[in-house]
Amino acid sequence: MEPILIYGYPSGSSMALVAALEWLGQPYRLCRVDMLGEMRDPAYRRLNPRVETPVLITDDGRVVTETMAIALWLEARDDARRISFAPRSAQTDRMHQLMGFVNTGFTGAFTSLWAALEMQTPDPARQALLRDIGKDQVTERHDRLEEMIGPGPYLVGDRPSLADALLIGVARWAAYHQITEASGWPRLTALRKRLEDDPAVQYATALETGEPATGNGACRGHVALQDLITRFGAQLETA
Ligand SMILES: N[C@@H](CCC(=O)N[C@@H](CS)C(=O)NCC(=O)O)C(=O)O
Repeated sequence: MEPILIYGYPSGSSMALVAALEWLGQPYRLCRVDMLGEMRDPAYRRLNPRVETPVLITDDGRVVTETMAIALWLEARDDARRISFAPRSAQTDRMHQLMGFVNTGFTGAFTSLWAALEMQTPDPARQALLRDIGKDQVTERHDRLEEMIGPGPYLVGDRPSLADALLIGVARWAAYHQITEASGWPRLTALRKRLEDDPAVQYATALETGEPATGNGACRGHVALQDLITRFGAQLETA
């Protein structure tokens, strides 16, 4: 069977992996999950006990969670080197460095902002504090990323790779939280624009927002979440 990626909306970082699957060009399927709704159902814990997207069902029916693990699963199958580079090359080391940075500090910098936005019982004083902390952290990580981006068209080499995919999945969050900076992070802004114009990213974004979209043909369709839970979910331990 084809591997199946479970991606979340709204504004999930998992959009990154939909774009990466398009660039990879091998047959795959998708499952679209409402992170504010059906992902909260206890049954989802059978796929990911941490109640997060993304989740990958591999071609031999195993459940793989965590963005980095899924990205490395794709990299290991990218024989044509469409989204990655030769093993043991300097480009691979650089791609892994950037993927690690984006998936840890860069993504984590938004934690306070999400906490302020999603607070169950709104508390204006705590929300204002969380927003202040979040703004500083996001700005600092954007400054560091700006320094890491080279003069080339993409993060590594002259075509998009897994590093660019992971970046575009979260780089849009700054605008979502209305974080801007006087310098405008010119290299990051140019890279984001290039990626947002990419057909694979446009396809992934349209799917996420529920608009009709046509990809490059590698996607063989969507699968219902309930089917995946029934077929591949673990049995939950009962107390
Ligand atoms: N460490 C995980 C984090 C994944 C993650 O934080 N996913 C978010 C969406 S971007 C999520 O599912 N959050 C749960 C929620 O919104 O309640 C990974 O890298 O895959």
